[in-house]
Amino acid sequence: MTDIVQAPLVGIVMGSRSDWETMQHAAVRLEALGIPHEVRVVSAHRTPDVLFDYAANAAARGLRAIIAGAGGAAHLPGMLASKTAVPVLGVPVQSKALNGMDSLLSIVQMPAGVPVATFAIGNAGAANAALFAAAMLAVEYPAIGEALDAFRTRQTNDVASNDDPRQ
Ligand code: RP5
Repeated sequence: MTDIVQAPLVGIVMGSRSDWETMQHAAVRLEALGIPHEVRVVSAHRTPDVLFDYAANAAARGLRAIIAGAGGAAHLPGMLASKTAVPVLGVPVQSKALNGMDSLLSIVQMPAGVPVATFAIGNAGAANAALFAAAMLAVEYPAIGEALDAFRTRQTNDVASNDDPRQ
């Protein structure tokens, strides 16, 4: 892709290393679409100063979207959004105690004025957050739009050519 710079365009952040099992699904999708990205553990409650720095510098470093995953009392996406105008895509990580309902409600129920786009709980949410970031970037980077179109066409063809579930 000639029109893509190599500096990260998307930041994938998560509250704990334990979230990587889920959040790797976002990284895999960005990688497949050729979108430069970075991956960091940034905890809202364990490393709040790192969170503030990350959010405060995100726009200046060229990030166009931040995919933020967290579980339980999942305030990471909302706190990031409070400190940057870079769009934050929140991924509720499936928690052990409440199966991710706690994560989902923590992320989706933002008061008016500080939006966080919220995706499905778990792996599907992580994957879709990456595809959504790609759709946002396609406006500025046509090669990403082409990669996204090609992925969608492959996905459609895969379903159409395997439409007998007995085989
Ligand atoms: C949240 O607490 C993290 O996002 C993670 O989903 C959850 C549990 O973290 P660990 O105790 O596994 O580090 O902050």
